[in-house]
Amino acid sequence: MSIILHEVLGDNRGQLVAIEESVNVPFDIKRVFYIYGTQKKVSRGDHSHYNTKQYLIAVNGSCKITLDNGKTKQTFDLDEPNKGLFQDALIWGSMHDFSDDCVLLILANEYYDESDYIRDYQEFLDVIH
Ligand code: T46
Repeated sequence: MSIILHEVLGDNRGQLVAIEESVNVPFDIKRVFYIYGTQKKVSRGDHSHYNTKQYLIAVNGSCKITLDNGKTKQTFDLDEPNKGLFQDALIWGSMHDFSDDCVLLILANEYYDESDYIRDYQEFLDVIH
């Protein structure tokens, strides 16, 4: 679990970051969604997935992501649009400390399926142990 720094392309007109399936992210991309307008002091996510893998990029603003494998927790700063973070399946993820202008982009390897979510922390611990 570590931040991935993507190459910043572009020129004197401005910047560009390119993400390619199975090249810069370790899975085939089936779904893209983004969250924004998060209220102050609110935490989002707070769940795990059986099969869904996610790749997170704060394309505007900043937030923190805490990933928890059931044994250790690590918190990462997403504060540049070229920083990405991989969240594997069966990792508990919490997104917090959003700036007002944060737009958090998420790439996922699965279509949305509520039955893939583990929203209860004790159930998560039971599944991984
Ligand atoms: C994550 C964080 C960053 C859909 O209909 N399709 C989708 O692809 C998603 C992700 C959600 N939804 C529906 C399900 C709920 O009725 O949108 C509503 C809000 O979803 P949720 O409560 O899961 O939102 P967050 O912000 O807590 O979490 C979401 C993702 O679920 C999660 O995987 O990492 O964004």
